[in-house]
Amino acid sequence: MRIFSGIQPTGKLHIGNYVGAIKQWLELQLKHKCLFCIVDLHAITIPYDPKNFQEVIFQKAVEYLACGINPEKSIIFVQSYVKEHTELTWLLNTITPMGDLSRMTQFKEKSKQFKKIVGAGLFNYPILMAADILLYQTDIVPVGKDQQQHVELARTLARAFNRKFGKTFRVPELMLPKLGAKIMSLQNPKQKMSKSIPRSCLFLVDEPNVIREKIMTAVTDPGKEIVYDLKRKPGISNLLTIYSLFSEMPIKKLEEDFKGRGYKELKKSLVKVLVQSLEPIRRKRKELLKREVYVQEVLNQGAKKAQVIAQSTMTEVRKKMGLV
Ligand code: AQP
Repeated sequence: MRIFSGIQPTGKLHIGNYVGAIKQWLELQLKHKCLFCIVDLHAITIPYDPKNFQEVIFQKAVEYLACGINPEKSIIFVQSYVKEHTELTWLLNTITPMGDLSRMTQFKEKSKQFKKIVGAGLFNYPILMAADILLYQTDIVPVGKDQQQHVELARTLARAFNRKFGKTFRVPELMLPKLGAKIMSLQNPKQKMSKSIPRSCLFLVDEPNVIREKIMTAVTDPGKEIVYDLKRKPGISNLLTIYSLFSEMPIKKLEEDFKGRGYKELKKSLVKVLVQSLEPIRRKRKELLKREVYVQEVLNQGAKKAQVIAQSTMTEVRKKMGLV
């Protein structure tokens, strides 16, 4: 099966990105042909700094590798290196209903967040994402819950294109993790942990003292009981979810272990688990930051391999649309 997923080069990876996307990628790359993209063209739909953009992209590639994405097994590449993404986006624009785009939750949220400069790029973002996915004849898209609506649009567009021009695209399936599809903010457990709200995040590269500070000050709920209950205890439920994902211990077992013990004990123990689990990523990242030539070569080779697939799809698409 063919797998495609991507992350924007905006800020550092947080534990939500890790469990929502990357943890799934690590398992999938063992069995399937995977393409993991750094989606720089998506990142420029919100304010960004062109002067350090290449550095942010490089850092994202380092983070992918440090997490264990293996360039021998998977194709790792930067979206803008493969021009076919923008070409297919334009062609899919012509069959995308405006109504579908205006219903997108991410557009509504981001246009509130960046009120002064809501460009057409932000509105059309889901079409670019559909192009990313369809270009590679993707079977499975492993992402977090916040991207579900966008993957559904990709499915809709694949079907619409196939109906109108003849069978061309595979219709991709969404893959959400069973646990951790939406990790919540440490400061407001009713809001998603989000790169664009840094204080909501625990970053993969946070040093032990920062992890301790963030977890010990994470917002919890009234009462003392340590139980998973999203309505009554969203803060504790979020911490139990994170604990379970990084310790591989079921939530039920954690509830039993922490019965009669306070929130502080849960937090202290979670700090230990996170410091230990994230240490190898932190260490590997520091090593890779010194290997600029190697990382760049991974991206160049990745783009070459991705382009072969992208060009083959585009030849077919152009033919079907009467453009050749
Ligand atoms: N809180 C989260 N819990 C689980 N999964 C998450 N993802 C993002 N946040 C969570 C998943 O991580 C991947 C990153 O996609 P992106 O780079 O497009 O970023 P995003 O979805 O917009 O979320 P971010 O990283 O937190 O950034 P902003 O600030 O833009 O909201 C996707 O698979 C996403 O589902």
